[in-house]
Amino acid sequence: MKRLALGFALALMCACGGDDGGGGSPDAATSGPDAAPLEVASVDCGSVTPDQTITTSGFMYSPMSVTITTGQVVMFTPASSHDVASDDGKFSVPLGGTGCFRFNQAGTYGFHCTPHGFTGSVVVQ
Ligand SMILES: [Cu+2]
Repeated sequence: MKRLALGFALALMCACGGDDGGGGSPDAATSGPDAAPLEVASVDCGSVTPDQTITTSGFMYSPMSVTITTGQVVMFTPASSHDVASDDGKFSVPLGGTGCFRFNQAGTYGFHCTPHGFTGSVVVQ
């Protein structure tokens, strides 16, 4: 029993330490002491029902823009040749990936496809 607990603790330490090697996502290390909600927070797609979904169609986002209210979630599902990169680095989804983000502040959040440069936006009211 003690042995199991120790192994679990080591596994946890391992998981935390391994993330500092660099090359990860640029906004992953923002875990400050103040618990104010992130302006754009990554959420687990499996645990939310997205309020809007943005995919790609050819060389454009579909739809190119969505409008949500503060606190709602947008799911991004770019095709395998496209990604989603926030213009100011607040969120990103890799090529062909799936990402869900909760937008906690009003504003317009532009994003683009890194390889192709086409653009989209999330308008938070
Ligand atoms: Cu693209």
